[in-house]
Amino acid sequence: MNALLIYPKIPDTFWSFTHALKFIRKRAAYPPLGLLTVAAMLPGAFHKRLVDVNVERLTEDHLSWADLIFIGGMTIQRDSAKQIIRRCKAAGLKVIAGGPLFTAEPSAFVEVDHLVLDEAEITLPLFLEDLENGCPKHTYRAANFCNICHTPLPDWHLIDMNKYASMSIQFSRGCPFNCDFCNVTVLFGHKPRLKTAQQVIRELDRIYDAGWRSNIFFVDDNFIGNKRYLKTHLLPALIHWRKKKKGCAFFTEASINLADDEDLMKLMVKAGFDSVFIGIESPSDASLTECQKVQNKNRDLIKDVKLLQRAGLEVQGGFIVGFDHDTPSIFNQLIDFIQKSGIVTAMVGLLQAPPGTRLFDRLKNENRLTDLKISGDNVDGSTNVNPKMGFDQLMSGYRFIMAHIYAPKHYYKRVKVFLKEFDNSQVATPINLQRFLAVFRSSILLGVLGKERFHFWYLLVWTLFHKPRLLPLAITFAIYGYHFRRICEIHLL
Ligand code: B12
Ligand code: SF4
Repeated sequence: MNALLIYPKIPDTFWSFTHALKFIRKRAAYPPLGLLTVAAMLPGAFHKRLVDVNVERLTEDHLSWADLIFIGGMTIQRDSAKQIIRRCKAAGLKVIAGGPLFTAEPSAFVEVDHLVLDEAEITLPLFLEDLENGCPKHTYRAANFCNICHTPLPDWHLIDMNKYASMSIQFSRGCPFNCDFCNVTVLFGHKPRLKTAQQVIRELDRIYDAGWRSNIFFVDDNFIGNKRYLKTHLLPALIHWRKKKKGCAFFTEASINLADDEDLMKLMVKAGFDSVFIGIESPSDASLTECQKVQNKNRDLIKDVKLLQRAGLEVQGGFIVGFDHDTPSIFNQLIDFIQKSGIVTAMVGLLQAPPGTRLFDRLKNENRLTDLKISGDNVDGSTNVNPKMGFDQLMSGYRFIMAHIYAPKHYYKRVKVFLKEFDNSQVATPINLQRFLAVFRSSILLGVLGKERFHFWYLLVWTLFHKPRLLPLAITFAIYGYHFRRICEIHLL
């Protein structure tokens, strides 16, 4: 049986890093970890190939080789997934679909032969057994969550790592918090489920042994969901693992209470983490109360961000506008917060209500959901929520925020605010030809041809004199800034 696994196209979005990837000649930011994991669960009798449409074209040869198609992805990939499914069906192939997109909206994919939903660790074996017995059903769902200690090592040999900017690894699923707009707890549970430290080390060894030396993303919903296991098992194991290794800086997602735990921050930095994405959401306590983001309330959030930065962790922040308690003053308040905190990568989105969340149920009861389907990207100015403020006012305030924070003058100022606080000498990524060429390309595109040329050279000279070791990071930020600005220009301005 020939199984062709297909990962649909991620469009040009805030997180696609499309405009930044050109500088380092990479095709995609992250590999399709879900599909690589599913591939590892297929029995030995299957011959496997994986086509990630973000890095290579899906050809007629691929389709004529295949007996079965396995497709997975996120909501943002909906259009591409639809097209691919149409093509596969036209070629007479059976399509099996799973992952977040299909789990969230199965009824939108009646054309798919088999919907193998929720966690594949539970549903895929059921499908495979029925397939073998010649009676596969249309839909498979899981009534509970799996034990990820039994999740196999992803089938890394199915992709060409060189085409990606980062590799991914997952240590845990689930989050102990319960923010009302977030579907993580619905999808993955309230109690974090963990892999063992040995499992994580085996996964890291596979990636390292394949020659990978660049960044590795721990794709956990909240990496610090179980602090005790981190401190006693995983982080000591990572510190030990790192001893004779080169490169491989780690980054992840966590909640703000990480800033309360100095030991944990120190251990994470020692283990090789240099940045962390945190859902900050709002500088307004009333809005945080509204969305039940309890862990962010009654704190000095700017102070927390600085604590993390000083400990050696760059903070990337997620922000939302459009809460019921947001008044028009929120726009300037948010700009001030972002500029002062030195959060360079600030993902500001409109409040959206994904189906399955408590927010969705509340707004449905209040008759405040629009007919719009969620686009899967909350940075494109679309929402399925009827905001209290009125959509036009919200949208004009939102555009104002994005135009401001990604204007070269304010963006580069923020980079400097950050670099002043930050220091982390734990991980040095080895210089390679691509990184060297990225310096050259950015000097031309940003330093000569770009609108930001003055700010670009000023930042480089400032960094050279004040924090010379952070020069590569300053250049990386300049490249990211170009991407974020392009995204704002394309989608919003
Ligand atoms: C890493 C990640 C990203 C990466 C992308 C990685 C990539 N390869 O492209 C980045 C940072 C780009 C990203 C972006 C976004 N993400 Co994201 N992301 C994740 C995260 C944290 C981990 C994904 C992962 O690798 N998981 C590990 C693998 C093993 O799990 P998996 O992919 O779910 O696969 C399992 C099952 O789904 C299933 N499965 C998967 N594929 C298939 C295929 C078949 C055939 C079968 C049978 C089964 C199957 O089996 C696997 C094993 O159980 C998840 C949360 C999570 N815990 O999964 C959110 C998640 C996928 N993201 C989500 C969202 C909402 C977003 C954003 C919209 C956030 C934003 N505000 O902008 C953006 C959208 C993209 C954009 N704007 O460009 C949602 C998706 C909801 C949905 N319905 O699509 C998730 C689920 C988080 C959440 N809030 O619930 N994300
Ligand atoms: S802390 Fe993050 S992952 Fe956890 S429920 Fe809140 S938004 Fe979701």
